Amino acid sequence: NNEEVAAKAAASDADSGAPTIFDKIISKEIPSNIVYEDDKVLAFRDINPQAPVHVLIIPKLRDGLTELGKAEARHGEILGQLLYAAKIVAEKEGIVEGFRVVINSGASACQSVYHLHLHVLGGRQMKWPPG
Ligand code: IU
Repeated sequence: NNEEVAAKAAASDADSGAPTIFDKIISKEIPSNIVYEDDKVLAFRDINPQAPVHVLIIPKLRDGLTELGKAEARHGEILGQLLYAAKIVAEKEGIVEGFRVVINSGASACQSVYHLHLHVLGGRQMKWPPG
């Protein structure tokens, strides 16, 4: 289907190290609805929300983290900071009692932007298993 075709096309660019749209969001060249920000991470609302709360959290410095599947030991600190930022965002958004964190890694998981990002989803009853 179209989702799979788009994911595969995005994945084929992933190893080029080319900038993604998230670089323009970090530099604020493209406006976004920022929910939380510190020196290491940026959290902003997804433009195509899948739940009443749908926030993306990204490292400001990609540093080779195009996808979780490319993580190395040196990324441990930023990975922890991203996960902790998910809790801060959930608290700010009033969903800390129940929320979901998703990372799509690679084409078969439908990753479309090759700059690691966490999805924080909530504000409705989530279902399991995911699609
Ligand atoms: P994925 O895990 O790579 O599939 O998620 C990428 C997300 O980025 C997806 O939910 C898009 O709606 C979202 N997004 C965005 O918020 N702003 C953008 O300019 C673009 C994608 I391109």
